[in-house]
Amino acid sequence: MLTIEAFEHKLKEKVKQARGVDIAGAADKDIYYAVAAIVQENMHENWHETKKAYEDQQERQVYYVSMEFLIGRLLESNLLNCGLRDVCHEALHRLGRSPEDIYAEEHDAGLGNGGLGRLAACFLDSMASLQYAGHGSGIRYRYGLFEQRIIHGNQVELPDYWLKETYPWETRKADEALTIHFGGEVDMHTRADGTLEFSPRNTDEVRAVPYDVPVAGYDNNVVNTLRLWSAELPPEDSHLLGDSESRYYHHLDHMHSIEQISGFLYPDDSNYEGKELRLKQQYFLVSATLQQIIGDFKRVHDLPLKQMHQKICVQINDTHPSLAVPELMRLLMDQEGLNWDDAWHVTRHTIAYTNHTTLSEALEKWPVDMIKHVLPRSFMIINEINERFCQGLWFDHPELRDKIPELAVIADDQVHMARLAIVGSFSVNGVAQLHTDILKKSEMKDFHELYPGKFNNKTNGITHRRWLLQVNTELADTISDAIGPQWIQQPSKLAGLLRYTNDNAFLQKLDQVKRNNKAKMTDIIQKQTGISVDPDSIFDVQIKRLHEYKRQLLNVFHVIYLYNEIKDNPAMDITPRTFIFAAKAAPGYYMAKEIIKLIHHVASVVNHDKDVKGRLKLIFMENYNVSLAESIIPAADLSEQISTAGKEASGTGNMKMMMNGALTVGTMDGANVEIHDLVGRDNIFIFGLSSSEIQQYRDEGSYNAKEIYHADDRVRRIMDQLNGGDFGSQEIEFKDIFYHILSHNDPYFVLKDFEDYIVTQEHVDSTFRIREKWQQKALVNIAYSGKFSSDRTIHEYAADIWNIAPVRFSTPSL
Ligand code: 26W
Repeated sequence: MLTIEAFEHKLKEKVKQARGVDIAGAADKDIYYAVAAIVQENMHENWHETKKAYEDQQERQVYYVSMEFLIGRLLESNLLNCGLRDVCHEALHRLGRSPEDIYAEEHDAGLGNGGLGRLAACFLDSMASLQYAGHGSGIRYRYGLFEQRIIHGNQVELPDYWLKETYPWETRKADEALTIHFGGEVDMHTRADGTLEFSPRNTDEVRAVPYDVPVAGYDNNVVNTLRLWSAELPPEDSHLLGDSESRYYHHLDHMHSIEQISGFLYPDDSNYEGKELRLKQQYFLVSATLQQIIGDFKRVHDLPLKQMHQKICVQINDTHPSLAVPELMRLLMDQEGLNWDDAWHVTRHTIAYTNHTTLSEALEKWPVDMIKHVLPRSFMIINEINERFCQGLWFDHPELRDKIPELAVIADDQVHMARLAIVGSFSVNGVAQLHTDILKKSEMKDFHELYPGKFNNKTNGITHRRWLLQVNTELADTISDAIGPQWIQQPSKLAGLLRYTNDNAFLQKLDQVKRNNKAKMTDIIQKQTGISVDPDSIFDVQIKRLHEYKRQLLNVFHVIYLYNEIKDNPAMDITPRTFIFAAKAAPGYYMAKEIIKLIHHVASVVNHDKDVKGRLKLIFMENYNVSLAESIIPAADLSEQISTAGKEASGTGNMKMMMNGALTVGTMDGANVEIHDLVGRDNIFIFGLSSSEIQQYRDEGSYNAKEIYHADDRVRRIMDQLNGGDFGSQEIEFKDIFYHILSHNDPYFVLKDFEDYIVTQEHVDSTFRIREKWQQKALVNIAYSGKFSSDRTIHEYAADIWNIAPVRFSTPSL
């Protein structure tokens, strides 16, 4: 382990080497690269040893395949996991440098949209920290999720060219590049033994070059790998000059388009769009990953491929990588010579599928013609899978004959990827108990009856190392002082805090820590928005992608309601509140963008009205990303988790804020249900319709939004303010929101849940006034948050799905 002096020495050396300057004259960026180099060096040997140990032990390995890894910044978390954070901080302080400034030099790796991508990043951290042989496989997009700027209240998107400067964590492995084939035709020959042989012709070739990023476990010397694939030109394009003019031009076109495959991340969250380039990205990821897996399997194990599933498990993150099903079949049959039945057996025992949404607009369906054209051989295999599956239904499940069109993998000239993933895998899991129940009881009911053992729940989690230990050091230290540091290795030990529930000194300490974090946030808000907020007000936080089902609009309605109340009665007694929003809208999502605009226009009215006297402040922080979340979450008092019940599969921001001592105001949706069950009804603010009530309204068609509009004066006043241009000017108005709600009968039940939300928020207001009472509830939340460590989640995946145990290392250094 490096001493402070040794660290300081190395740092000076590195800066000198790289920049030719003394450390005093070095820029923060130079120091950032120097520290990263030290950490990278530190991980290097362990990385090698970890790989070797996994190969020597010959145990089962897991590949977590995902189109998104929202890893954010890595310097501080790597320092922390390698046990170097304190040493580094001390060395930097001695040199008169601030660690925060150094960390800020790192460009966030925004290779994900939201929850699904961040979950993948938390899982990597937990797999390494718990010593599981689990690796990530994804795409090295040259452009991550767009950068959001707000101009006159409108979102504009800027490209996120995150690789502009050297990314110090990646290692290019050109010698492990693979070739991926697209398009062309498939020739069929009958072999001497009567079996069929399929060979592709005239395909376009793309080189998949891996870039490896180390994933350090916490205090255990384990270093796993996140492999990100980049699409490049094949080294020599031998058939560039084709045999015809049209082939020649086709090849030129193809060469121009190759790098687009890993060009950018699609910014649509929960909204499926059948773009050919996205299909190519998905196949590119899946084919490269599976080719590598099969290659490694053959190299490492002395076993026939028929037994591959004994050593390999592939977890697919939503259906985005579900072409893994036909691709594994293709590789096993066409390249490795297995027959259909053996290949199918391996495939169905290798692949496991996680579902993250029941929103119908998010379900992936690819047009048959597109798949045929881009992936002709995959299509043949999908067709065969479908034929066999439907025949099986017809003959073995006569009771389901009527349902075949709803179950078939191919229906209405579309390939239904969720159905393909269910049929081709051995496990289908939801991400919170309620979500899994909904899958079993309604969305995937028939499949559940067909394959009862396949469905299971794995409630999401978050890495408590990043989301508590790293981002909220003061709280982490306070906890360790009280109950010892064991919670860091075993987060369920946080429950030990419960013995402080009536300890006033401790509750005051918690209050002080929160106040300090809020003061820091106040400065950040001032710097970024120019608005000053009161650090003693309630920090009421809703940070997540903007979507109608997440109901940021309901939150804005609450703001407008309070504003109206103050206008009617300027002397009213109200606990000061700072409403903090951060959210990106998908670039083509009109309603979401209107809501962002509304937040800004309400803010410009409320924040400047003299009658308000600073009691309400409305803040929108632009460009929500992992780093911004890291500064907001420790400062949150109130966590808004107010989705229409049944719509949020799990949520993970809810867990992050709970762990940092915020209380939740939320519906009985996603993992809120489990938070409620743990902390009890007195320690959470639950409101609104339940998912079954919502379902009933939908089934019966018995909800009438206009009735509420007419009956509730407060609702009508707010709606009319949107319609009448109270928040805006002549050009800016919010009529579309008004008409959208009333003409579609308020599809997300905003008006219906309004009353209960307002009453519940009054309860929040009065509870916050009694500091001990509030901190008591905060403490209970922190104490029970251990369940939501992704360590618990990963242990469950390992035990119930992957069938792997933590690896014990025999090498002395490990
Ligand atoms: C095809 C377009 C598309 C892109 C992304 C469709 C769907 C998605 C994801 C399913 C969106 C997502 O991130 N879902 C979130 O996953 C989290 C992790 O499980 C959950 O906590 C959230 O509730 C869920 O919305």
